Amino acid sequence: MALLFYSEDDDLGQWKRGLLPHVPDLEMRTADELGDKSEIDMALVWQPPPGLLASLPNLGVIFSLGAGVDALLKDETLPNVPLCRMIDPSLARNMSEYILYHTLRYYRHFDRFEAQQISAQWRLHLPGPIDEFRVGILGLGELGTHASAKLLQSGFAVSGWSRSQKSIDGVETFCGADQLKPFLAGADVVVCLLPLTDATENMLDRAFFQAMKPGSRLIHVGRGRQLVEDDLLAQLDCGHLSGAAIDVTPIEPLPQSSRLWRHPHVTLSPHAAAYVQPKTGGAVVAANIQRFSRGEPLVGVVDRGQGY
Ligand code: NDP
Ligand code: OXD
Repeated sequence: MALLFYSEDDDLGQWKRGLLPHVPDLEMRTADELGDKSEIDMALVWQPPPGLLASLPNLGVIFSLGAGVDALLKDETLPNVPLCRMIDPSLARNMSEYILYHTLRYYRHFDRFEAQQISAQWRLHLPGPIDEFRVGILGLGELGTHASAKLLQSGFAVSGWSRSQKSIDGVETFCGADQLKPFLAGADVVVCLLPLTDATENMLDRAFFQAMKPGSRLIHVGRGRQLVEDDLLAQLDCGHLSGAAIDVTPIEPLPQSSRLWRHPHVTLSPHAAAYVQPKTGGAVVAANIQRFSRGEPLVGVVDRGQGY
């Protein structure tokens, strides 16, 4: 068994330590030392250069190091073999932490206190009842479901929007285009946790923001190309939205010229909301490698027709 590992953001040594204890006979190779390409039957990758995977004649499966597979699907030469996205407990926990952190910051007015400190203003703002502060999550998949449980545990009111109808204890659920507006109108904080697909590209636009409650905030952790940056800035400038925590941007790294860097109501992070820990991710990928070698159904296979 030989696996190509490719990522500019993840550490090969850590992934060896995460994977090899579970699959000791696995040979891990890199793009610089592919050896005999015909021996490579698996790949574990994040944003490989287009064409790299197509150069492996006996590739049987692709494991994504990320939950989002939009970059992989953009490669027109991507081999037509099962593609598995990352479903990992550390990724879900990190994402929930990020969302809970920003939600608490808005709910408790810490964003306003930070702004007041700049002009030495001592002014109290008290939060209302926590169960009346509603967080609306776009995307009720692996990450959205985990985040909604964490928010509920902390006492927030939670709603969620997805493509298919869901039933989750304690969560007010909405689905489909028809229910987007009522979903947006009820939330004090809207979290975007959608995959990037044809249907979600440029979805966070003027009409979307205008459907949000006046004074509400956006937490954007899906994919940058879902966001129409100028439309968000216009809604922040006119005060319709009171804040945005942005982790993913239309161009990454975010160009210096972007107004997002300097807007007083924008909080930026460099696509850092969630990342998979090789220790837990290694066990997850190893279990899929074992399924693959036994010819069993794989976990997390992407529906290429839907794009996620
Ligand atoms: P899942 O595939 O488990 O969930 C996706 C959810 O989005 C599902 O509930 C799905 O609906 C819903 N959805 C997809 N398309 C639509 C649509 N057109 N309309 C309404 N709902 C839709 O993905 P994950 O939860 O694992 O990950 C979500 C995304 O988070 C990733 O694709 C990635 O872009 C982003 N991400 C960002 C990270 C970061 O650090 N910023 C880290 C990890 C992920 P249904 O259930 O009906 O299919
Ligand atoms: C992911 C990501 O998709 O890191 O996992 O964005």
